[in-house]
Amino acid sequence: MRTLVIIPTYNERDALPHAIRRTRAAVPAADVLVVDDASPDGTGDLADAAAATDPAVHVLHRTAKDGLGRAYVAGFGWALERDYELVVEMDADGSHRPEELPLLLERAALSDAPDLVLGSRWVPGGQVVNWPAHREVLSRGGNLWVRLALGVPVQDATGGFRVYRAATLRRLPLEEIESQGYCFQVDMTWRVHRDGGTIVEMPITFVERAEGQSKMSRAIVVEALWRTTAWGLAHRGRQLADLGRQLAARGRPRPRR
Ligand SMILES: Nc1nc2c(ncn2[C@@H]2O[C@H](COP(=O)(O)OP(=O)(O)O)[C@@H](O)[C@H]2O)c(=O)[nH]1
Ligand SMILES: [Mg+2]
Repeated sequence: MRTLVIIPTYNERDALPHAIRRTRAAVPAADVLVVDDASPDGTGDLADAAAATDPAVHVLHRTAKDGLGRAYVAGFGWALERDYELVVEMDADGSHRPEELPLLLERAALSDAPDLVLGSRWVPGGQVVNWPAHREVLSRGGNLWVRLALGVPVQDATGGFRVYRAATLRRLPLEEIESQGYCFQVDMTWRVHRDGGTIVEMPITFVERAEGQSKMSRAIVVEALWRTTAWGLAHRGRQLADLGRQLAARGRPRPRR
């Protein structure tokens, strides 16, 4: 199936060349799209250099740092305009191992055709390398909250190593999406679930970055928490209202014949 691996970058000059090389070696049939937000460290120029020597590598330059969510939405739009069938999200920093892509893609292409294949740290066989205990607590706790608030039946809704069916992305109102960072991943997962899509989790080994710096900030964690909570309250409120209506209908006397 025609596959595009989207790699969003902001200041990843040390990591990006490895990410591209490893991806091209692991899944030679897939194309790569780097979505760079005018990184001041010149990551965009490195991406252009890679694209100049390899026709399977493409670059989407954006004019300013505008967050992970919008970078992916722009990348999805690029993919949908070009008739790719599978669309992959992958970080540039080596946390997501391109060598695991063949398994994820194979799962995505099976005949039962899941809408979304999640690379998951928190299913049996999944793991994280080089994380301090507090990061694991935050990630597991955040995912527990997502399950409780939204009822999304997955263990790792915040992860960003995943494969979408392009047809599924096409059905979603991508332009509406405002969330960023981890919340973007939760938002997308929940949208696929609400749309009636099937989601499959596959274990991955997530390796904390060795080079460069994380762009995730306290603000991004707080955003994920408040948005998930607000969505959860609205969602549970709707469920309660539906239940109330059903009970009221049941209590109403039946019309006589
Ligand atoms: N284009 C773009 N990429 C971003 C932005 N913020 C983060 N990224 C990229 O998204 C990926 C994940 O970010 P990272 O900082 O590693 O987050 P962490 O793994 O949660 O610490 C990396 O490839 C970043 O370069 C952004 O605003 N724009
Ligand atoms: Mg990272």
